Amino acid sequence: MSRKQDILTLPHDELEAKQLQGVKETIVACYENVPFYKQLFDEAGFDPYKVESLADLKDAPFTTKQDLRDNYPYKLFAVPMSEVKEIHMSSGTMGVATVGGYTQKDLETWGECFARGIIYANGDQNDIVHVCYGYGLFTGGLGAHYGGLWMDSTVIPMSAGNTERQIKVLKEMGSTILCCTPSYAMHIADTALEMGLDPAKDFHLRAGIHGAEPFSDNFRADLEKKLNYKVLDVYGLTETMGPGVAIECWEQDGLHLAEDHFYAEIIDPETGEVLPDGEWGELVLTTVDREASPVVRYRTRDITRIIPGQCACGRTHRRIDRLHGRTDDMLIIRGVNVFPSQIEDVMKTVPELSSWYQVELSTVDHLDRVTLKVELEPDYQFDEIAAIERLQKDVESKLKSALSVGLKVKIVEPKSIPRSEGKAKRVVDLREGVK
Ligand code: DLL
Repeated sequence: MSRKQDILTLPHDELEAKQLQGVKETIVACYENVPFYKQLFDEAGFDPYKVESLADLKDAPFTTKQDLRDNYPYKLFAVPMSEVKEIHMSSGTMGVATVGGYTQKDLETWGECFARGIIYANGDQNDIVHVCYGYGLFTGGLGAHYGGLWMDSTVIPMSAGNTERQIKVLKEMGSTILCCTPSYAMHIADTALEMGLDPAKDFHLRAGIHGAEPFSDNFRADLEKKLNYKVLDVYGLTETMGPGVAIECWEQDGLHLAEDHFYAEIIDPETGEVLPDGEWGELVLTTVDREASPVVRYRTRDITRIIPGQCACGRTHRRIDRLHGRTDDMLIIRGVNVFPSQIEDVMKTVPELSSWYQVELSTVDHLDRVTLKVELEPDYQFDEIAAIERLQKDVESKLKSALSVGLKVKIVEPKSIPRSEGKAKRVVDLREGVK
């Protein structure tokens, strides 16, 4: 028998009552058990015992990734170490890593949240969940694994890498749900095609639960066609909980937040002001019942909006829109703000271009130069240099009119941009003096 979750259709006012209770307890637990929060709240003049409504939370100070780094490794844990059963960590390539701890209850909640993705994919204990997110400190592998176990499905713990072996297993062992980054799913599909297989027929997939990086609608449509399945977007982050904070349902119309575990606000990243539903801004999360690593008003830097209204699936948990990228991914090109997703929007209007690209930042004559390297679709063969140059100029002028700033475009051979087993690297910074 599959496990159902009545919580997913709880009337929203009941959900809010649950959130309020949990948020109040979280704030008090943080204040009483974590010296950082005591100091933060006291300095901001915020009284943790006086929260009467969810709206009152707007008076609490924000927390940031820097706060997590400053308190590395364990200073933000709100329970004794003996109760922390598992630790995950961000890769820390941009500085000190951030750490998240899980009690036994936190691990169960995590599994239950990821399992919602399997429920949204109409899955049950008969599914074979193929996990090729990386296992280890990255939250992808174990989060999906716990989700599969919670659902009583069969889990194949592949971890990332060894693509030919992934393909063999996908073909021979009947995996029905694929869990990995969207770029790795595309790499698996392309490699299978190169091996002479037709993954749309030779694999047995029904759904993919893909996330950890932004991917365009175009990229998704391409994946769905190649693998003959449906792709659901999953969001999460080391600092609040790995994959499962929000997941798309079969409607593919936004990601349902796990509102019984997280309270979300959208703020204007410049002013910090809370924005109404429907407006795009930065997602801020407060945990409702996290024991080991609670966070209060954590600024995720991720850009999204709350989608107004109820989903056609009938579930009551509010939805966030597919992520547009992060405030810190934003490129400032000659004073103009540009998100990689805006570049992708232009790319998808040009059929000769594939969805594999990299934005390269370099220094030429002491000035920043931005080059979009993009692969040609394998179906288009250009043996004439002049044709490529014409296409490059055409894409440059499309980008210029869409972004109001000029980018150099370099069209490269299919497969020349490095593939990743985890998150795709979309921006490469080669500027002088930038690490
Ligand atoms: O990426 C957790 C995760 C694993 C999510 C597997 C989904 C699937 P971090 O490595 O800490 O954790 O990176 C978190 O990745 O703040 C976003 O910027 C980005 N991100 C995560 N999911 C999505 C998504 C994991 N669905 C950071 N769409 C987040 C766009 C995403 N960006």
